[in-house]
Amino acid sequence: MSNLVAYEVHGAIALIALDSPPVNAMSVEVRQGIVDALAQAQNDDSISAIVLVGRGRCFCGGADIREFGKPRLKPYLRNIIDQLEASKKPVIAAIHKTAIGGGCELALGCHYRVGDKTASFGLPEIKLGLLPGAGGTQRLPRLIGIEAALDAILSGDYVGAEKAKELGFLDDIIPGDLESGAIDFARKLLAAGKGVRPVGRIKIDARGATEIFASARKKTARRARGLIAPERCIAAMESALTGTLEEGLDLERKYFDELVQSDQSKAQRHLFFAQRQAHKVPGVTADTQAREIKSVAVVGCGTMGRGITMAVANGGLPVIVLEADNDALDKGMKLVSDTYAGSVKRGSLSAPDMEARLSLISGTTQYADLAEADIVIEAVFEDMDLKKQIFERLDQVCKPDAILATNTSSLDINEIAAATRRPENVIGTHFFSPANIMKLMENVRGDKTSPEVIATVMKLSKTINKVGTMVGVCDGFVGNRMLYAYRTQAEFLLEEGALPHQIDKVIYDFGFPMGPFAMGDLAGLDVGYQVRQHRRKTRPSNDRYSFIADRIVEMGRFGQKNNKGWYHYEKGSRTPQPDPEIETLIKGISAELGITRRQISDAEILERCMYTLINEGAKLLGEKIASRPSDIDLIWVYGYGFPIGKGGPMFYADHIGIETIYSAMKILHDKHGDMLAPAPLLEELARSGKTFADLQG
Ligand code: 3H9
Repeated sequence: MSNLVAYEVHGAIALIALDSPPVNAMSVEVRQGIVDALAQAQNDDSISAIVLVGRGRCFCGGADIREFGKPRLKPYLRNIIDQLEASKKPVIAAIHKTAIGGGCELALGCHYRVGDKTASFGLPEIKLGLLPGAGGTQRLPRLIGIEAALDAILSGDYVGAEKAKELGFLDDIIPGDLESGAIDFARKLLAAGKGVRPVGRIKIDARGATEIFASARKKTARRARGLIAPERCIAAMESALTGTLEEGLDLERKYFDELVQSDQSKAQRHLFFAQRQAHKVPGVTADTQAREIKSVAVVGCGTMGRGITMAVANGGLPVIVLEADNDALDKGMKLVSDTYAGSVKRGSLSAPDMEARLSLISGTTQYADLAEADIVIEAVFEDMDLKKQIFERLDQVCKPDAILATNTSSLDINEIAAATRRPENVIGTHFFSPANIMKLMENVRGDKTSPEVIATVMKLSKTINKVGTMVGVCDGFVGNRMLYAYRTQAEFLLEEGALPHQIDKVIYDFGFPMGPFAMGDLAGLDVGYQVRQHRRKTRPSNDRYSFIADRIVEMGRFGQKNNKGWYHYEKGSRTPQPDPEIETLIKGISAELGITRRQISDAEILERCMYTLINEGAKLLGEKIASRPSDIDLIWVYGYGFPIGKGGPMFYADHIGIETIYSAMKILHDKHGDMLAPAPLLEELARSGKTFADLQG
């Protein structure tokens, strides 16, 4: 028997325990172990019921994702689940923490499911560009109904114990020790003469199905534009209503095989592993102890400060917000409550959850009230002098081991750290707006930041459900430095003949939620203007520079906030409308620069924008500002909306081919000058026939 699956006998009950750290993923050895244990239980006449548990961190984290894309090895999960369901002896799944993906499907193959209060179930395959491939689309709707099942499968979110019981997924929530409780549950079943209860034989309640599927398709078209997996999930579930279980399982498997080979799923699996790898930060070893964060303070209750405050409270931590005066504080706190109230109104948050989050948030105008915070996150305007004053003050009032973090998106963390007597406790925590929604935390280590502080902030990212990455200091760090290169390229294309809506459409069609100009309008053009003015004052350069964006701000056009920026906006509308005033301005600037405007193809736009992005990423890797290509991918997917199905700019670069990109960059360099010079690392990879994946480490 596999040593990854334990078999124990407790009277008439056999206990089969998955014991494959860290998450009991169902590798071929685990699958074989289950088959063997099941056979042992079936062949033993003294056994009347079987309890299936997972030892360690969780019940089961699903199929072993590392096996995907390799030849399939028997025994297949689907057959194991069929065997469980066909067992004449009742099988009870006993769940603690997560039963997800194939782990949830395994539980669905059992006749009963119990859990402790930490139990949750979920089918997160969609987040890997897949659909549940071992019966999830067929059995879950039979057990909990089409609507709840579709919701779970299309969101990939986990459902907690209470809700799971309400939906009928769990038969009971067991207080105290789960294993002995589940064995007792099995004994009671036997005593009551209750037998097997295969989920696959339940008849689906098809009422309202047409409307439910139509509404899911509509939502999916909007939220998961360009992704294949959501439609396959819906189609597979529809088949559960029209055919037999066998037919449904066959169709589900057909879709799974197709998706697992797809570029989209490969990209999304890459992002899954990238998120875990990002936590392995160079210089931080397994011995480094993260500090405990029990309370957080935020300085500033503007857009970023409010978003960060909510993100922290959403993660379950108490947070105190500091503002300069009561008026600003009251205004900020009201906007926080309004945002939560809006979520309750839309149905995305329950009223008790809103109350729980609000109860974690308090406000103050006194620095002294931040004295006991374990970490303070400063989120004021991008002004170095102001930030230095704040850090000096924080250094005086905060306890000695408090971490002082700045949300700056481009300023020098080392300079800010030097304003304190504790540079080892100073770090950047760059959130993305709206910070309560956007997943990314681009954390920035200063030259003196201690490994302990780095480990603590990475752990905090996880606690508050953010995708955490750690990068080094440079102007704009990883995300904004790449954004700057890409946007600058888009602006040069304007000077040469393109118009904002043409470029935005190309980028949108590529899969971004919006192009660089619509994004600029949304973010507000005045902020970037300030940063550029500061940069030009402090770091003059002879590089080609486009004045279009500056002129637009100087014309009083700040973006959506005053209904005019790169586009024009009707009052109350967020739909960008091309504006003749902007077209005239752009054409005028081309003339001023002596550039003869030309027809620019969509292909050239895409190539110049994306290759510039990739080239800048290669420079950041070469300079060791980013530790690995996949960190850059996370930053761009979760901070800037790079299409998830393409895996991020560096993963996409490998897909296109390094040699192809390098050759194109050389041509662009010859045509447009040094700003498009290929990064040394790109050249090195092209010459050695290597890829970014080879640099992962
Ligand atoms: C599936 O099931 C398909 C089926 O429908 C059909 C099949 C036919 N495989 O996240 P953590 C590793 S698709 C391999 O830090 P946590 C992970 O890489 C699967 N490895 O722990 C990391 O490794 P390392 C559907 C896996 O406690 C280590 O475990 N399932 C898998 O914070 C610890 O991970 C999912 O999508 C796996 N399935 O969270 C669930 N899972 O230490 C994916 C984890 O070397 N997993 N690893 O970096 C998760 O969401 C979380 O890992 C979990 C634990 C919630 C389970």
